[in-house]
Amino acid sequence: MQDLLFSGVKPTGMPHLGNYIGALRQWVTLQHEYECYFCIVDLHAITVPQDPKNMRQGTLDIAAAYLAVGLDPKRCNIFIQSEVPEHTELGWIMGTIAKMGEMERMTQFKDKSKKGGRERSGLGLFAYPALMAADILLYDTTIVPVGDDQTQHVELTRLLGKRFNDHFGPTFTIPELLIQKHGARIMSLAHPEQKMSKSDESKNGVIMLDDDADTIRHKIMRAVTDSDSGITYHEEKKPAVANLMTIYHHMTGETLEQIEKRFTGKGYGDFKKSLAEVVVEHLAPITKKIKHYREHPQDLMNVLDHGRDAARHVAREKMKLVRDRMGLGRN
Ligand code: ATP
Ligand code: LTN
Repeated sequence: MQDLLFSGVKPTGMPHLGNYIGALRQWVTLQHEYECYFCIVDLHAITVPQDPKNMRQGTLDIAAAYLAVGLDPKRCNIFIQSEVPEHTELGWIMGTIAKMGEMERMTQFKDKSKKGGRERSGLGLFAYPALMAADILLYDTTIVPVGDDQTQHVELTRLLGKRFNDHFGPTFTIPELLIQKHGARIMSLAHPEQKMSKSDESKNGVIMLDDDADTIRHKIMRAVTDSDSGITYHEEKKPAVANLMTIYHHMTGETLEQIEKRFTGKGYGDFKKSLAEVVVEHLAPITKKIKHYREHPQDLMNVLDHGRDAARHVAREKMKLVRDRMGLGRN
């Protein structure tokens, strides 16, 4: 049996360069080695308030971005989470397997509940990792490629899968996490101490995959740098420049050493100008394809129908086994 890859993006806006470098780009390579399920996790997106119109458009935008970066629907199953109800069912069950203490340790919940305060945060935001565990475990996933903000959630998934298997008998495959060495956490250009994020209020720090060339240039030229000069890679001492160099590395394939050498004796201005051009060049074909799918949403429908049917087939079988193992219903 071929190993299986599962991953997802929330339809909370157009994916950005961080999503691309940290997740999507790796998927394009990995699709040749694994059976793949790429989910648009709308049920995760609604754990913070969403406008229904934006959600609908955002969902199609993620599908468009998946195809535009090079995911091949003949090789992978691309589908919308809410169209496969077994995710919700297993999500509930995972909530009965997880402990409050474990969920309370999740840093994403702590971060996302900071703004409105814990008391006013949704229960769904708290239960988020249980649903994510369900997403992954439903498909006998062996590998989960994500950015490093998701490490804790995948580790919890492994724990819940093992706990279920120990209690109820072998049911789930325990997945491995896949994180890349450089680029697993691309930082905001405007606030290099925060990760680049779709929901970032400061849009100048985030390069969206559908930004036009001038917008990309503008954002990069305004990017925050470090107090001392010089294009050298040092994550702790020069975090802002290290972030820009990591982006350069991913756009060109040049190593960090080669980049340092290329810009020896040059200033931030020259480096940023060059960075802007390599980002513009790299993203141009992707942006063009996203635009095409936005104008031809019907091209996405077949892909999403096919993905939904394939996912439902697997998820339905797994849920039958889960209900049986737990003694649910009349089987
Ligand atoms: P939101 O702002 O709505 O929380 P997000 O920008 O964090 O969204 P997600 O949909 O949560 O994006 O993430 C999709 C994938 O991209 C995940 O694998 C996540 O780990 C990865 N990712 C998100 N942000 C970054 C980043 N700044 N650098 C690298 N990878 C990232
Ligand atoms: N929580 C993830 C999105 C996500 C996911 C998944 C990723 C939901 N379910 C399953 C991998 C596997 C995030 O990016 N914030």
